[in-house]
Amino acid sequence: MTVKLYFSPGACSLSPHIVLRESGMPFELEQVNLQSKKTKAGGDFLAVNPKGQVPVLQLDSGDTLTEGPAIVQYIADQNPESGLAPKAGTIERYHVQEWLNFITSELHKSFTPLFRPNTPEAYVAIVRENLANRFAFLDSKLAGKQYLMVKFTVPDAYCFTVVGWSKHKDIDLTRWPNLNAYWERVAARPKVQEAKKAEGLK
Ligand SMILES: N[C@@H](CCC(=O)N[C@@H](CS)C(=O)NCC(=O)O)C(=O)O
Repeated sequence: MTVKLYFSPGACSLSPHIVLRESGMPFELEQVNLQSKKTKAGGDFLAVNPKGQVPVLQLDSGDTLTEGPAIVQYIADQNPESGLAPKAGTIERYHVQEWLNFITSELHKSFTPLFRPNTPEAYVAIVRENLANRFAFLDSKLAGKQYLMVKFTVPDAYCFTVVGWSKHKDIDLTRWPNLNAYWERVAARPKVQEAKKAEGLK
């Protein structure tokens, strides 16, 4: 089975891209221009995903899956030997879902206004304060830990991707030493480096 991931360099699609590489699953990549909603090959991306957003995972069956937290769990479940997600139904799996939901609702979507040029300054300040509070929480949860769970699992790829946007928004991660060390630890994983290189990122 070969799946295709629609991505945009450095966007949240980096998370399933990392998970694909960590899983060993064969895949293809198709780059999307999020402004024009065209694929690099000139295709109409809105026909692939009417939401106009990456990531999208296209399956062999022709079915498509959207929403990063769903996609990464699908990849993990297709490759159970990779250990990227605990078995469905276990309490550990619910903790993985708990992290994915936290990252998507409290971190990912909090960042979005910082990337919009027309966000009012007063709101930018509120967003930055909210993110700092969330990062402090993450920092406390990562004390004495290598990863969010006992080993690298799918929310780590997502957390790494989203927290990494701090570097482009003048948020100094060294304020949160456990979070900073965690981010560097994930960054050093060979498959993470491979994914970044493939997206043309430093
Ligand atoms: N709820 C979606 C959000 C995906 C999302 O926000 N994607 C961004 C890139 S990080 C995007 O495609 N933005 C373009 C747009 O919204 O027009 C998910 O979690 O996968």
